[in-house]
Amino acid sequence: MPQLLEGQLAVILGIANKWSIAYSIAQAFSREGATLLLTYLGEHQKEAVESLAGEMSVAKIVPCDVTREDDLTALTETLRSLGRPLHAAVHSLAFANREDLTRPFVETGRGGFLLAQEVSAYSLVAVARAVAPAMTAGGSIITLTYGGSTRVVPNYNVMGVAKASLEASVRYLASDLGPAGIRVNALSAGPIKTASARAIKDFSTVLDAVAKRAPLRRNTDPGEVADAAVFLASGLGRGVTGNILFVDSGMQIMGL
Ligand code: NAD
Ligand code: IMJ
Repeated sequence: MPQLLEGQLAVILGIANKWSIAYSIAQAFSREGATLLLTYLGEHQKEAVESLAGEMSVAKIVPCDVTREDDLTALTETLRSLGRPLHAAVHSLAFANREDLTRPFVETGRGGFLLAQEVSAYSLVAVARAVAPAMTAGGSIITLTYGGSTRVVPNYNVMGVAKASLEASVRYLASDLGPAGIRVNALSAGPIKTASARAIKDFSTVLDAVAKRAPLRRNTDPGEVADAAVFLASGLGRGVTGNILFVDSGMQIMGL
């Protein structure tokens, strides 16, 4: 099989550990011939990301807290210093206060609401602005979302509202950056047992419900999300922008 991302350079934000969806995407991109620039949040994740980078084709690993404008400016500078066009950027990150994912949504305070919006939605806009100058040959920006953006999922609360904002941002960014040949899309993944999900009360019940009711009668494998990301980053996805692509065993189509 020809490699789908041969000669491409991709930046991937959001690897924390081996369960991260971003790590599956990095592995798939590497398998398809891409060279990677990886980012990590805070020094405590540095070593983990460095050791995971081992078996992949990684050009550089840099810190990037998306709430820090300096980190994003440095990312733009790092990309410039690599001296070659960037083809893809993967934004695979989110954060909300733990208590806002357990209490009733109506009790969400201003600070928690704004934090979820800043990290989980505004950051896509900031990242797009930081990477677009390096996408001189066109490019593909991919983010990760969840169906709790349009339907009420117990406890998803403030994250659901942030994902709605993220998905709308995908459309506005796609409109702005399309003339430069930059496509912007989201992958809406079914529930996957990552660190961000493990922390959630009753997550196993959610997984069981999907496996029982989704058309494919099973849960989503991170490798399936990663392969869809390869599609969006590759020439095969050249006509697709502003889209939310569900990789969820078909769960999204079900009514009851
Ligand atoms: P994860 O915990 O492995 O990844 C979340 C990442 O966000 C971590 O790497 C963390 O370092 C990063 N992050 C948090 N705050 C940050 C900041 N200020 N700056 C930079 N990075 C920051 O969990 P995951 O499940 O792989 O999540 C990745 C994405 O997938 C998220 O957007 C999540 O909403 C989405 N998603 C997850 C599922 C699921 O069930 N796991 C389903 C659909 C969508
Ligand atoms: C998260 C909360 C509630 C229900 C949930 C999830 N369901 C799924 C998730 C049903 C699938 C996972 N998900 C899609 C996320 O986007 C998770 C984001 C998240 C998780 C945490 C846990 C630890 C923490 N803050 C978080 N912020 C965002 O402190």
